[in-house]
Amino acid sequence: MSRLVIVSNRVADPRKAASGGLAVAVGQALEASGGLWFGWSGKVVENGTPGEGDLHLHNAGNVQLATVDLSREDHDSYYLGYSNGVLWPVFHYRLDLADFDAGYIGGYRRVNQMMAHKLAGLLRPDDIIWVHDYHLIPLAAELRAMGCQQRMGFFLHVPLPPPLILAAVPEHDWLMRSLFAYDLVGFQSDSDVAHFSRYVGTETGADILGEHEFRAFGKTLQVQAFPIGIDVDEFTELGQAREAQDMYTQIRDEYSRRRLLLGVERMDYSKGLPQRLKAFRQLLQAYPENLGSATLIQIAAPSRESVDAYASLRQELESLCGAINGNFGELDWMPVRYIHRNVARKRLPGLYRAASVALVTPLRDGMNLVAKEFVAAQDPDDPGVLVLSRFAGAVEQMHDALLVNPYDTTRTAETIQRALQMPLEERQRRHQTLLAGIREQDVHWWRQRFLDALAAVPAP
Ligand code: GDG
Repeated sequence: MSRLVIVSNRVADPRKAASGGLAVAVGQALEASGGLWFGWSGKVVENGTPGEGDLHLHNAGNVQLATVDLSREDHDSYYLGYSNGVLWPVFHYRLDLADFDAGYIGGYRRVNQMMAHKLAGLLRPDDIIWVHDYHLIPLAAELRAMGCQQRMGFFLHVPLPPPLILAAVPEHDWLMRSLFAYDLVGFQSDSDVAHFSRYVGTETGADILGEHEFRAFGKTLQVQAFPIGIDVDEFTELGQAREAQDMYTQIRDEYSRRRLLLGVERMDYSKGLPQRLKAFRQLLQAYPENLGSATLIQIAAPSRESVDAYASLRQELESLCGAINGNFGELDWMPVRYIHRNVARKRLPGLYRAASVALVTPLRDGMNLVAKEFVAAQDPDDPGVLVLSRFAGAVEQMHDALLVNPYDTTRTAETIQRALQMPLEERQRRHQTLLAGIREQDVHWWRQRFLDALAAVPAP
């Protein structure tokens, strides 16, 4: 059996449950074949030389973890700069937030080259290599340039934007050409695949050989949607543990006379937080029966705080929350409880279960796992309602959520009101279908489909 090699920006110890669904799922596949997980160590060396970094090897069971340190300059240009200051905003359709002129591309190329160089020394001829996400798009091209001929697949966790948006990235043709060094490229949704197909059709003159097969730059590439899921069983177990149960009882008791709405995410401009708060304010204005009752708990876990766009988002949110609480709050009721801290993963299922409505309303999202976690955590006899943005990748699978356009404040407020008033029988019916869907297409299904498709790519 070939060894599986996972490459991602960050590496997690798959044995630690706190690492979450992806680490657990990938970890299981690694353990089954005795694998290698390679990426950045998370360490930044202040006066380190760009393009150089120490390699660390650890064993976690029969999985080898290999990590590389980054110099400050490499970290700032590859990670904060090009990955999170150019690719992340553009791939989420936010050209206005992308910093194209700062020269970050040099660091992005340099780190991908360095990673490829370090990884190449650890590879065996029959390894199967699975690279994750936008930080590492050119990795396979760098490995191929060093003569590596292993089977290589790539999965993009974020959306791929339409061609005219992608074309705003000065290096767009180089990035897309780099993808052809892989044997298989996976996206989250059919709409991402459609964007890819349109891009290569118009910009590169690729031959579209079939629904999933493209030929350009002398190379044939398989492309498919593999919507990522969660580990439903792991999450259900987490919900039965004491921390989640305590959280559930505490919140349920505290809100026994009120209706709880919940938002949980990393603080990120793609998640539509200001728009959500405006819709919630509209709910209070348009449906006054919610005054004194409807309460939004919004967890916005700190994320990428040294990227400028994130600091201004934080200010905007603080000001919106302050204004809503100031204008509508009473001595014994505050409409918004905004928490700019990380909540322990073990407590999340309890929080989800206590909520009547989850607001998952990103402006653009590759998939959105919070939507799936919320469904997994519900009591099937008395489930909460999922309000889901039509711009989340999850929408292609979760038709039984209440769908909204987060830019349309009035209709979003209307839909939240509908969610709050939904009869029990309809809630149960929708939840049952949603749960069956996320169970069937869980993270193990996702991983297996990707690896099967990669194994099935014809040898060159
Ligand atoms: C990227 C893509 C795609 C959130 N707040 C806390 C916390 N979380 C956890 C959630 C969930 C995860 O973080 C967030 O996953 P999402 O999928 O919602 O979003 P991204 O982080 O943007 O992930 C996305 C995903 O990759 C997978 O492919 O779905 O589209 O953007 O698991 O529970 N966890 C803890 N405390 C928090 O405060 N412990």
